[in-house]
Amino acid sequence: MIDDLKKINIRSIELRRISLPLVTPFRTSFSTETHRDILLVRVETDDAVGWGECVSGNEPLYSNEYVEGSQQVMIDHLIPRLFAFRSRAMSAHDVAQILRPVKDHRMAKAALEAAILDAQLRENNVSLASHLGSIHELVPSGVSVGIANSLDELVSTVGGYLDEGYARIKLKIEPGWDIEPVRVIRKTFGDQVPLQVDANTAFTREDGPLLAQLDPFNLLLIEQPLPEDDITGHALIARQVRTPICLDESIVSSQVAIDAIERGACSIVNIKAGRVGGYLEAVRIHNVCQQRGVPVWCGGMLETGIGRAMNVALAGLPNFTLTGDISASERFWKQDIVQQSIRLESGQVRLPSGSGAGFEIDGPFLSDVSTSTIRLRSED
Ligand code: OSB
Ligand code: MG
Repeated sequence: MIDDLKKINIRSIELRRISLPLVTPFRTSFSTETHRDILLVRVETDDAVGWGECVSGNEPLYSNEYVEGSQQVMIDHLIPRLFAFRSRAMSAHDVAQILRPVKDHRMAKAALEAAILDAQLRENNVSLASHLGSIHELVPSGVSVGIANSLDELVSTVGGYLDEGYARIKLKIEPGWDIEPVRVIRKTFGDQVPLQVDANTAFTREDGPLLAQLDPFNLLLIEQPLPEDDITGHALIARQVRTPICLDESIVSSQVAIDAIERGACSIVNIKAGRVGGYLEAVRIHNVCQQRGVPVWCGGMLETGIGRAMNVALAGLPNFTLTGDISASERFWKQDIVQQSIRLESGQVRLPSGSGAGFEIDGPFLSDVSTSTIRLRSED
């Protein structure tokens, strides 16, 4: 990925908050979500408009970021740094460097970089997929299935997704909802269904023997069993289970990805642009994993069509050899805020091909669901 794009001049940055109900509650080991309060970034340049989506949750439960905090750090610390950039003409590839003095807040940084990149690519008439280096037109679509109220309910939910054609099922697990759900899904739907589990940090270093009970079910992977800062603990677990260990929350940069791989903490990496500070860092993680023979897949954070389109573009890179959590928009939303909602085509989703991330906003619907708008202008 080389930066051969014509630079842009940012005129204004708008922070738009929207409220969207989920079609069904989404329960993980850390929360039950019924609606999302989403922060969108709209960047206006001389000749284009670009959008980015911030994946911070309503509460700081997945990581320390949360939507209100992301908005505040953008207003007080990140956007002023972008506006102060001396030469004015900027590339999205400069953004991470400009924002580096501010520690962490990767989801906020990622949303700003995404909006700037989208605008810059639209000015350059280049698609995000081709800029990132995607080689596919379609990628298989997986679905993340929340913790259910009962095993019967889980079977009926998973059955519905398989009928829709999803290429891979991911079950959320937690202590007490771990071996049994997997056994029941395998028994009901057979050994051929590509299946994996995600613990979102809910287990401990003592749970190696328990997690090894998942081995007979031939899962693709176990995602993030232990807390995010416990790299050594994951290496200990990886020696006790045959199923590959995949990290999500722990991998916040390409440097951490290298460390985790070299320490034997994971043999697969989940990549989420928001978690790592942007799509450009996501590509770097893809590359360091590829160089070390570690396959990656694209995670999701209940995105609207904005983040979803960008995730599909990323998932077309060559080392995304495992199916990602990029389901159709309708898996989460009754109506999407973009005109080109993500649809399932025989279990796959199509990479956007227009310039930038390839979508057009549904303006009237966006207005309907907006709860606040803050517009910041670059001083001339
Ligand atoms: O751990 O992958 C996760 C959603 C919110 C926060 C964390 C995670 C998830 C999911 C949903 O699993 C993935 C999706 O957007 O489809
Ligand atoms: Mg996860």
